Amino acid sequence: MSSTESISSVFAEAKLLVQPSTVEYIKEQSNNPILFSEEIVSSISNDVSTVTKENIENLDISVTTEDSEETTTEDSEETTTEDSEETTTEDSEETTSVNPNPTGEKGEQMVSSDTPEELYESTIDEDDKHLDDIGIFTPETECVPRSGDTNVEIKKDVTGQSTGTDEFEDFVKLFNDRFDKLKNILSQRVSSIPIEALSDSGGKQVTIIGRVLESRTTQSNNRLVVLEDRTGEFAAVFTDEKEQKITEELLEGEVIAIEGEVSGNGEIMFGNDIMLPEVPPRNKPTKADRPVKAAFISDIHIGADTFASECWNDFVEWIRQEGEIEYLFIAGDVIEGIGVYPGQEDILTVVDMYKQYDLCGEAFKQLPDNLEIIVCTGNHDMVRLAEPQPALPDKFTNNFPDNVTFTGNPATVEIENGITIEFYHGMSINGFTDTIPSADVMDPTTAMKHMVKKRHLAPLYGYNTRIAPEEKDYLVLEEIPDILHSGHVHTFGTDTYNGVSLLNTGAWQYQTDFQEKMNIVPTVANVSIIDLESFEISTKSFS
Ligand code: D5M
Ligand code: FE
Ligand code: ZN
Repeated sequence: MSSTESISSVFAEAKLLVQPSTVEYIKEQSNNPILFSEEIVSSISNDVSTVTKENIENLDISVTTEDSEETTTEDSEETTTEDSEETTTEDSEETTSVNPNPTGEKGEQMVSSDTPEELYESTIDEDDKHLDDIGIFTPETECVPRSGDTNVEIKKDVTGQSTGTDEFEDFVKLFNDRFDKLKNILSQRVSSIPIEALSDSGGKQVTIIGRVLESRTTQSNNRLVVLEDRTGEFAAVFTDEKEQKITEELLEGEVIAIEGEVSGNGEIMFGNDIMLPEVPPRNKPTKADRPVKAAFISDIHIGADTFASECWNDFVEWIRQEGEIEYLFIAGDVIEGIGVYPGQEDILTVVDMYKQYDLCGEAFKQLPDNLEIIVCTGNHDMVRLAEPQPALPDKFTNNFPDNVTFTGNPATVEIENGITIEFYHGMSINGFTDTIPSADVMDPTTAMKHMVKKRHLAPLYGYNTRIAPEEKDYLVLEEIPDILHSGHVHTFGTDTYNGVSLLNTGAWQYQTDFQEKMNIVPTVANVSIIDLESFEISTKSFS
């Protein structure tokens, strides 16, 4: 199936709630199965051994250097820098990609005509690299004893459960599952009627639940929101300022309820109220019944010359002596990876990804051996880029100590007596901060708050975040987490919203030239700590 018509007919048959631009996007994405299939990406990773400066430039066309060849992409504005060339993705059917640009816009993909085997011919032996070559030194302090009464359970994770292929039907299942789950949350609070019944409800006060297709200001300065459910679509107009403000923060793809009066002719609704599936204000976190703390960090980027090794060494000495911290959560990007963004080759101190993971494992052996370390994947890790990402395959984790648990991205992790952590690298955060006026990338919890309101980690389809067509939507916050932990944007912030602790834990990497061009000012070497008995959040800085 490759034409738009046939995709539309699949959706029509399945009564999928989807708009034409999404159909277009899905068409592009489904031509690139490698983004979605866990199996295919793993098999490529098997062939990835060592990359050299010479062959890394062939990795993809979005990796550009001064003397690299011209490349193009459909919406290049967001991702090309002054001195990089344009990039193209017309021909995605023939392409292979390993780790596509992490936060690129829709349609942008890493493309190469070479086979993965040719791209990753091993030419450098990095066996002799040790921790001190990347600035990590042997700790001087002893580890203080810890209780050892920890427990970690993974409650939701795609790892090993992936069902998605590149078939359009799988996208249908994904969208339907999202709609059903969010509608279910809303249905516990309001009773709604199907959209098809609106035409016979002229003059009546009703509630509908639907997926947001559009939210915009009309010529007469009112706000118009179009919702769709499985039976049709309908527009609601908002004239009241309070509701208008709410509509300004709606994203295409989220599921909401609107209450209002249907016009006499049954053609439009005058909206009175908007309800999001959000976590209720009375929500309270589950607390530990013993004195125990958890620490949270993200984005270590081992293998980059911008890795803040001296801060890391101080952190290691500190945590070895901090006996109350029994859990350490690391929200992705533990290594720098390869071929992730234009010019990355210039900042690599370790060019072999296996070696990057090896050194990372070695570094983790310096952390206390009865500290529970939980690590999710990120866009610099060697798994598929599309979310939900699976956990790191065993071939990359051989050198990590036994106290490390690897999860997919996102994952729901339960510790102690039922404290849940929604663990999400955070690739969607840029999408929130670029589109919601009140969300600011320098204050990342302003975006994470919307995840809790919308009960979805990445509602904006195709914007910054690639979503794999799994038969269920792992990005829905079906259960209310006690803690939502992310990274990715390299900026730091903590907050609490309706009883949910929101943490974005910055990075252990100084600003790269690429980030400077993108105007990203990272917060380096901060650790968030939650006292799990009181749920008090504190921050310790090592910068
Ligand atoms: O992300 C590090 C930071 O860089 C984070 O703020 C996102 C941002 N980033 C990464 N790639 C892009 C592109 N292509 N455009 C805009 N911003 C980007 P990391 O995942 O560590 O690379
Ligand atoms: Fe990162
Ligand atoms: Zn990242």
